[in-house]
Amino acid sequence: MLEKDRERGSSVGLQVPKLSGAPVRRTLRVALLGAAMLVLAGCSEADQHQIRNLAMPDRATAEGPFTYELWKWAWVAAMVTGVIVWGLIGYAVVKFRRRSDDEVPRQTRYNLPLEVFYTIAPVLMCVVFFFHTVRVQDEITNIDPQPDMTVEVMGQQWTWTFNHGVGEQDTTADGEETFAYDEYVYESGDGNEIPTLWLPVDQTIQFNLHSPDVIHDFGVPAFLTKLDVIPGRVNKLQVTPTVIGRYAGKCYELCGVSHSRMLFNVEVVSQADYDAHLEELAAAGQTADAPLLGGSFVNDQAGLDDESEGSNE
Ligand SMILES: [Cu+2]
Repeated sequence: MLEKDRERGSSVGLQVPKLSGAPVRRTLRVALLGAAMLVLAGCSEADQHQIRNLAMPDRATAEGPFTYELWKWAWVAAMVTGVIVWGLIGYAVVKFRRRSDDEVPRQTRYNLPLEVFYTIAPVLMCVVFFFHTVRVQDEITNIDPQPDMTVEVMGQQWTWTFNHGVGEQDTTADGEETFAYDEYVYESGDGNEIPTLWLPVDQTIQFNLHSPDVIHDFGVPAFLTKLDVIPGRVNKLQVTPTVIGRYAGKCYELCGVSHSRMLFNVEVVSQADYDAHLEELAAAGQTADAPLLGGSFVNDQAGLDDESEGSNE
């Protein structure tokens, strides 16, 4: 090719404007260093903790580590895949680059071993992910027929009621027609205040989940588990909190206009503190013979009263 053509930029392919190399590289290096320092300086103690935890909360239950391990190994698998793919891209870019302007690199098609590899490798990965997902799911949804205690949880637009049993637990109760205790104390949230779910540490607690209206989802991030709350059926979730502390819980299912306010606190305490709290609730008159499962206020929202509803009369 003529030198003149090359200068005019008329040759095949992209022409990068010529810059003198050394100062540009130096500027680039300084800029990169500056950016890296800014990013690292922005990493607070909390950020670093988050990075070590791969953005997961600290595990506060006996079941949490199962979820965390699955999460961690999924990251490892993704990173290994990423490194292989980036490596292959980099290798191909460098190895098969065009070495002069008037050369078209050798074109390769139909590489059978490569095609077999990139068909089988993803299938194998899916099989391994599937296997471990099912294994962890079985572990997390496993229901011990003899839990230490049962809490009847009611999620209703847009707050929660927690019914704690008092006295002996009857583990044959199904949580639908029959309940595990003869007496309950309860704690309920309202539009102004979110409720607190008190739990004793190191006890296997069964949550029977009830909804009188729409689908909600009961979950505590630090417990690394959650479960849908579905009207017309009672879902059961068992958790064993292992760390005393205060946690945040929430509804995980978009359930209506005030879904974002459907929060609750969790207070994991010693058995003695738990018993004392139940006595406080009883002293405040928050007692019932059967768990409060909502329903009576569902249709009382502004604008939804029965008279104003379209009727045929
Ligand atoms: Cu909800």
